[in-house]
Amino acid sequence: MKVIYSEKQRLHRVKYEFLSGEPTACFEKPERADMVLNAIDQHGGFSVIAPNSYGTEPMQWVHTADYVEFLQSAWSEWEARFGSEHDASPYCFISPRHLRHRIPKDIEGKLGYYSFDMTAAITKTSWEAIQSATDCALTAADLIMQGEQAVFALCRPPGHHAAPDLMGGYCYINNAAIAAESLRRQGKGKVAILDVDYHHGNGTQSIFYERDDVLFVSIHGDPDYDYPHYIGFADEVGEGAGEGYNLNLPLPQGKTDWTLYGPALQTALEKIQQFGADALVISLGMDTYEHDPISYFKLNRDNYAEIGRQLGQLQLPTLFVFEGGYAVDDLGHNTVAVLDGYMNSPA
Ligand code: OKP
Ligand code: ZN
Repeated sequence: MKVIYSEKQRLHRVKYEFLSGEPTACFEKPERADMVLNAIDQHGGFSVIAPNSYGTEPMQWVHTADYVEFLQSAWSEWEARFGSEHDASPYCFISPRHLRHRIPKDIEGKLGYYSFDMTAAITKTSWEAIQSATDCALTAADLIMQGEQAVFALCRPPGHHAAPDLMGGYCYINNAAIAAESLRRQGKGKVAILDVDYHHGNGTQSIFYERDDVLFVSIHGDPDYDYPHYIGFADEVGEGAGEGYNLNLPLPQGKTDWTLYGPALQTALEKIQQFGADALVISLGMDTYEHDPISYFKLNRDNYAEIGRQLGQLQLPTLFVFEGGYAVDDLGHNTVAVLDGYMNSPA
């Protein structure tokens, strides 16, 4: 299987996040990709290739132009105001209640306008990494169009929380959504996105919520108890033309092992088959792992191989896009377990 990765992604390294009130080293760090690359290397059945460059135009398929521009200029505006000692981060947010929705002139105001939480800080070199992650997803989409059965875009920073004009949850540009849109524009009539990250893919859901040509299915921790807290419930089914093309399968925090996860995955795969997808994009988050430090499902290595096998049985061109997963020691081998399961799936 081809793996698309760029060393430029290392340029995004945020210092801190707040975990239950405590400043903590950011969980989403370059070492995550290193672990995946190591495991891929040991496996031997993969070839790692560098992405092509696509510029910012494809980002605007799913994001607003002003948001993409903000991401590009945020650091220089921040540095001009506060110097370069600390990462650019919001502290003040637009609530949907009581506040006016104007774009402020000041960088701190802008950071809050374009964020829904405090976990997507921007450093001097973040933009280069963000761009290269999106390039990886787009390169993978092109390879699928050239006839590859499956490709893995090893993207970081991740993307599934990024909405048309919002960053958050370590995400800035929605790599999976852009890959899906690329497949659509190049002729795949119907594209399904299956998000198996522990956290609901709110950004991807928002992007495609009113569309019937891209199905979004997500299996994740119940938002009544988990991030992103305000979205990801089962009654969100899509709107307008998109009604019936959004399926959320929230599962209980703490209790979810394969006995609960397996049936949810079955439901997801049946929905994708019934939709009649021509291609599949997997938002491959690996934080459903039993030892993940910030998540609460109980999946293990064997379960990941089984997920891969079941995905393979759909027999669809499949583009894996890397999302979360923070148990760095096992992250690489778990990721490879999914991909290996896929490659060895009995047809
Ligand atoms: C990004 B991805 C929970 C803290 C959650 C943000 C998590 C972002 C996850 N106590 N912090 O979907 O893996
Ligand atoms: Zn996650």
